[in-house]
Amino acid sequence: MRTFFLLDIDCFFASVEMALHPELRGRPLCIGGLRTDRGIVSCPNYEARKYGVRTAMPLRSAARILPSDAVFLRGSHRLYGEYSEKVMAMLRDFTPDLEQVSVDEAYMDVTGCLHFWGHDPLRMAEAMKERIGRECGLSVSIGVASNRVCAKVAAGVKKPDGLVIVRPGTERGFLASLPVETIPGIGPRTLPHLHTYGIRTVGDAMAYAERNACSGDRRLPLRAERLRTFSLCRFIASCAVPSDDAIVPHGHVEKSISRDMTFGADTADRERVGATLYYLAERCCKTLREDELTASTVTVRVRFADFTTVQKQASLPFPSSNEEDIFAAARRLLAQLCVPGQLVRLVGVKVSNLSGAEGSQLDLGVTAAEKFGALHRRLDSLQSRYGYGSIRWGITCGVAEHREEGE
Ligand code: TTP
Ligand code: MG
Ligand code: MG
Repeated sequence: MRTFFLLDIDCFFASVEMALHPELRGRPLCIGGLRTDRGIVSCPNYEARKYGVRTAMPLRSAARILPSDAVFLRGSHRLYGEYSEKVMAMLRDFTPDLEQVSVDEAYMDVTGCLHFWGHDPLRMAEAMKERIGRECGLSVSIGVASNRVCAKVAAGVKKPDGLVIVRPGTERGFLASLPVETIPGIGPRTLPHLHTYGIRTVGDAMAYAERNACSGDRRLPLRAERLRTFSLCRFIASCAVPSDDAIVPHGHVEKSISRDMTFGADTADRERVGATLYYLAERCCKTLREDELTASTVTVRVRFADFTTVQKQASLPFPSSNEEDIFAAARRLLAQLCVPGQLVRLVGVKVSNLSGAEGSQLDLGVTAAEKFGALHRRLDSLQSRYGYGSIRWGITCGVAEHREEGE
């Protein structure tokens, strides 16, 4: 059986500022802007959260509810990026099987390294916390479990400075009493549906999945709705099952860029899915160009209405940061992953195997690619100035909503 860790830094942006400026500790602190700026709080520290301040709250609302000694800072993404890299590098000293899923969060498969810690995940997790605290001045929360979802949930239940271990065999008991929306993927669109079926806790969903597993569905008018409920509950119940999916670190460059989008309503419209895929490829390529990188591998991920998720990856003939190349590969992968008529819930694109842009441009010697590169850079700068909608490729005009969801 595998052992997974999920580590998430506590109030990351604020913690970096408090590590660098210890006088901020103990005071409410909001990162995102000054108290009179328009805009939102990107990270309140735990003192500010005691007053009810939350991520994405307008700065001015936060300023109204916080005492006058609260501190507001615009923050520095460059600095947070450096801290993020430092912490991830430390974690790779503990295990190479690491998948960074956001700026302050990574999954680790520690199965192969636990013997260094007397097969005791508690010792290993404590050593990680101690090192990150000592060398970076940051506190983190860690969840340990036999699958990723349980590890993720465990990391969140005792924040900040949490360490929760879900021992093998106790996954069900651990999850059962928690609200069903604790499961990643159960959000504001699926929750009301589950509530109408009286499903409020993970345990309710597990019981529903078991009740309906054999009996089938005989109430025909409700069939589609009930089938959806059953699929959701089966997915939720599967989160208590140990996982054998190894974490595969990406080749020699341990970095990737990905963009996902969940559709407002599940769709079987292939053109719409394709257009969204193009849009997501565009967003990935923009980041590649900004970071002066090219990618050699493209992965497409599709989640269907019943929550089954499939993904496939392909290598590009040459490294690229142009959406023509990335999308061409992504479209082929999509065609292999989806059967016409299948209802799609989410689509995602990931580019990986990244390298510096300059070498690959020279190797290429393909003037069309260079021309496209120049064109895309122009478009990037126009979109940065006037917004994405100011100029866009025809294919994405049907993509009405541009709600992206990070990993
Ligand atoms: P999170 O890990 O989601 O949140 P957090 O670290 O601030 O707090 P917690 O202790 O609950 O983990 O996000 C990491 C950083 O990403 C966060 O410090 C700020 C940034 N962020 C945004 O800029 N916008 C957002 O909507 C979210 C959720 C995070
Ligand atoms: Mg965090
Ligand atoms: Mg996080």
